[in-house]
Amino acid sequence: MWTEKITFAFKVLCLLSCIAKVHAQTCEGHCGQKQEICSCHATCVPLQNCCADYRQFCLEISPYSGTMFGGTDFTVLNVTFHHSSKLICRFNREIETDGYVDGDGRGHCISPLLYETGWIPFDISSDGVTYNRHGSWLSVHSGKLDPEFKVTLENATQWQYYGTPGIGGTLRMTWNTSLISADKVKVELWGYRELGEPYSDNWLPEWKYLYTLESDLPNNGKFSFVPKPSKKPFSEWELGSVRVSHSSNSDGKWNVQAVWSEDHALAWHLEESFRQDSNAWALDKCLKWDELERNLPNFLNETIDCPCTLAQARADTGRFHTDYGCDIEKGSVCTYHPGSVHCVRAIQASPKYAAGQQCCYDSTGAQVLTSDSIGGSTPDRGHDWGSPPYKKPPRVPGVSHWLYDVLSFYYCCLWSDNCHYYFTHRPSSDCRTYQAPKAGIAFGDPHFITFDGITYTFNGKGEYYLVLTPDKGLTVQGRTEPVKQENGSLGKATRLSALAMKENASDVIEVRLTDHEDHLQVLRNQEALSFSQQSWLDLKGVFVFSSVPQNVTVMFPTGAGVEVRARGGAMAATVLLPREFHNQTLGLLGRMNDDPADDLVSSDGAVVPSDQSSPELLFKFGAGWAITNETSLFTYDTEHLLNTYYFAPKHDPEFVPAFYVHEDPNDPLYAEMSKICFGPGSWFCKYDTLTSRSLGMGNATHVSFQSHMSIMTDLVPVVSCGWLAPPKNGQKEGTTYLEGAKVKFSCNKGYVLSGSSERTCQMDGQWSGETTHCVSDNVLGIVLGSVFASMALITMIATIAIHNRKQKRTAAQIELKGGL
Ligand SMILES: *[C@@H]1O[C@H](CO)[C@@H](O)[C@H](O)[C@H]1NC(C)=O
Ligand SMILES: *[C@@H]1O[C@H](CO)[C@@H](O)[C@H](O)[C@H]1NC(C)=O
Ligand SMILES: *[C@@H]1O[C@H](CO)[C@@H](O)[C@H](O)[C@H]1NC(C)=O
Ligand SMILES: *[C@@H]1O[C@H](CO)[C@@H](O)[C@H](O)[C@H]1NC(C)=O
Ligand SMILES: *[C@@H]1O[C@H](CO)[C@@H](O)[C@H](O)[C@H]1NC(C)=O
Ligand SMILES: *[C@@H]1O[C@H](CO)[C@@H](O)[C@H](O)[C@H]1NC(C)=O
Ligand SMILES: *[C@@H]1O[C@H](CO)[C@@H](O)[C@H](O)[C@H]1NC(C)=O
Ligand SMILES: *[C@@H]1O[C@H](CO)[C@@H](O)[C@H](O)[C@H]1NC(C)=O
Ligand SMILES: *[C@@H]1O[C@H](CO)[C@@H](O)[C@H](O)[C@H]1NC(C)=O
Ligand SMILES: *[C@@H]1O[C@H](CO)[C@@H](O)[C@H](O)[C@H]1NC(C)=O
Ligand SMILES: [Ca+2]
Repeated sequence: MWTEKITFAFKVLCLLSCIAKVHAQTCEGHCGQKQEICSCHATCVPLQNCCADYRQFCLEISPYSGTMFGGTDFTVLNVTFHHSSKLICRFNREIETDGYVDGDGRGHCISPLLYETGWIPFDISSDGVTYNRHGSWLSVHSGKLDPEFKVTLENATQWQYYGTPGIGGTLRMTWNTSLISADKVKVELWGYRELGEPYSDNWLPEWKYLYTLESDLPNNGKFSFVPKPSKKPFSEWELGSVRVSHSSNSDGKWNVQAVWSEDHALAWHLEESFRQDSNAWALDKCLKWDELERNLPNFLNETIDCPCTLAQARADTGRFHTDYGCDIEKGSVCTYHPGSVHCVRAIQASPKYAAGQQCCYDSTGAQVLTSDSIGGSTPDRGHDWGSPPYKKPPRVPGVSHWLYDVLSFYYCCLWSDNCHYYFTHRPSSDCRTYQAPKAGIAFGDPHFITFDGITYTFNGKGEYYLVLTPDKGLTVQGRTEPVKQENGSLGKATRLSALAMKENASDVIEVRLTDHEDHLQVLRNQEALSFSQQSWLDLKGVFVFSSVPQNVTVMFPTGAGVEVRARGGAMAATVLLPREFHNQTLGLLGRMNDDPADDLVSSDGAVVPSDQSSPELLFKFGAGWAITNETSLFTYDTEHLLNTYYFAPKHDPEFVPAFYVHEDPNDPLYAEMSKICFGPGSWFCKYDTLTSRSLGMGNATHVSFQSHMSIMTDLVPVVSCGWLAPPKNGQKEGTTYLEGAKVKFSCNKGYVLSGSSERTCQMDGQWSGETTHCVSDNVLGIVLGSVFASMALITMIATIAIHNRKQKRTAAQIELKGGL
């Protein structure tokens, strides 16, 4: 019923606007043809698939996402096919995979192996000629995929170190049998590599079938084997994944229904010489990598600097995201970062080289640096999550990073003890150039705290700009609607109920509050998104993360982030903007330029003085920031939205909120309210409790306010003086380098300290005192010692020379050179 209503309303709307020729326009869908489409948008929404506007062609599929490695069998819903049809599914208009029709007439496709993540358009043909049905498939990074959709490699340590001293035996793997519809399966090894000259046009990725470990196995969900060392050419593949598929397929057949393991370093499959002396083998590889790195361009100065503290790192959610490998929320299992409790990764890859950044923190919240600890964070030549436009190294999600940053770590740090080579090329970034973002928030019966810290209340009903950045292309719009009181009547205040945003030509993201348990609904270009299969979505020009239905994070390429929370029936929206937005913002969250006095710039350019302005004047200011039909990013897909917001003025002049509330000790809510609403911000809590007649709403406002205050505290800039080296022939004590930190120095036996024995990081970012040296306390001893040493050396060289000359008579010179 409800869906029908929406569809009907949408059609009416389209019809009207098309008749008026106001919004009808010619846009190109991926289906190729130019078509006149009906759209509420003033501009063509760039679509990756035609579903949003060509609803009649759109396919619903289940599951809608799966690993980038392919092999997921998905069912096409909403369409029945003829039993005898042979389906061909074509992805990205280039990769064709065989589909089929099942006994119920339902069509199936197999997802292909892709070198990219995100929404992949596909078309289906049932006659082999015309591809007349369209949909999109979501390709997911293997590491971000839920473990139940993968082949699990039991005992990761054993797989990781197989063939190194003391590690061997039987390897085991398991999978969920329902992922493969066959009684008999085969287990294959596939390898990944990159060919061609790095950073040239011919730098290309390659997945290849290597060999079959076992076929004709019962599909009972487990397989174990004792791996044998491989021989050339297979042994040259060092990264790969195990694939389990139908036994009836020919070996190595592409794009068949399959389950893949996580991509991993193939220790267990390496050549015999690795097993004989893994240390020497790994050192040799490590040195070759070192040589390679010296010849590749330096990407380090291009990566974003790390936040100085754990608090900053966890609050700067527009630019940094939890590293799944070391997460304080998941018990801090930090295999590659001993000593760290939490790591984050830079969300965006660096502009030119597509490099990544990682930042790790210890339990005191301080950075863990490679120059002090083997558990330090390391930057990445290839961003782990890949980066648009993907497809080519070093932007292929996951695997490019494995080749350049992880295998080399195995060579230098895990399979041999030569980590200094690795850290030379992958040093942690200290935080001397890090600048925390600024945050503004709209919450409760909308209260606003601007980027520069002005707080005010604006209870207009309508749709408004929260942030407008004419030169940066970022727009965030908010919709408000009257609060519902507990007895069902509408109150004289409003609350935020939807948010719509985009940056330049990105997908439009809309987040709406639903009536159901504070769940948020997320739309992309007016179509609802689902987070049921994964919490992270790579979309066009934007990433969206939502691990619980009450929390949504939207991240844009400029580093701007929007955090949405649903709480007690209201929505709170925090916008985080990096320094690049300085003096670039307008709208309800104010002009961000470190000066609170000029925050409330009206749409006509006049500045409203925030401190002396009456609520009425502030109301006028807010009303001025209403959007228009033409600039609206919102979706109007219900009769209510059409009538109340689309066909109506964007700021409702009839709605007059309560500007003042009266606290009455005789009010039955008074006692409870006084308990909930205390401390700074208690006025917001009281106002909301009284206008909504709801303690829940007041409490939610209180929580939102407190939470914003703690984000503000987390984001306070911190001075860093940078890393200090220990003196030669001495030690240092202390590995924190922020304002107030002290580092103490001492010298080895036989040396005395010159310079400062203790240095303090000062407010100006400089260390107090002077550089510390350790000098020998016995200068004569050194002189005598070195004379003696030189003499010994001369004697030794002479001895060897004589020895050699003797040998020369019997041995070939070439051998001697080698021996020396
Ligand atoms: C498509 O299929 C889904 C799931 O079976 C169903 O919920 C939905 O109503 C269908 N939509 C249409 C337009 O048929
Ligand atoms: C994992 O493998 C290692 C090395 O073979 C072995 O020592 C350890 O006991 C195994 N752990 C488990 C839980 O089986
Ligand atoms: C296997 O997958 C099926 C279907 O997705 C699911 O219902 C089942 O719980 C899974 N079994 C295990 C052991 O995870
Ligand atoms: C990084 O370093 C390279 C050379 O070392 C230099 O050409 C480039 O301009 C630097 N880039 C930045 C952003 O500092
Ligand atoms: C967005 O557009 C602005 C202005 O056209 C430009 O300066 C900026 O680089 C663009 N941002 C992105 C991420 O493309
Ligand atoms: C709901 O409560 C408000 C405030 O207490 C009151 O003004 C209003 O009349 C009530 N509405 C109904 C339908 O009872
Ligand atoms: C959701 O957001 C709230 C408030 O920011 C936070 O306390 C909570 O941990 C978040 N939940 C998850 C699962 O991230
Ligand atoms: C800030 O922006 C305003 C309006 O765009 C401009 O007039 C002013 O000069 C800018 N101030 C600075 C310091 O750039
Ligand atoms: C928005 O467009 C609709 C349809 O064209 C129109 O009825 C309505 O008045 C417009 N709203 C405003 C505020 O102009
Ligand atoms: C206020 O809200 C928080 C978080 O939703 C909840 O944990 C707390 O119990 C609430 N307090 C009251 C007094 O309702
Ligand atoms: Ca300002």
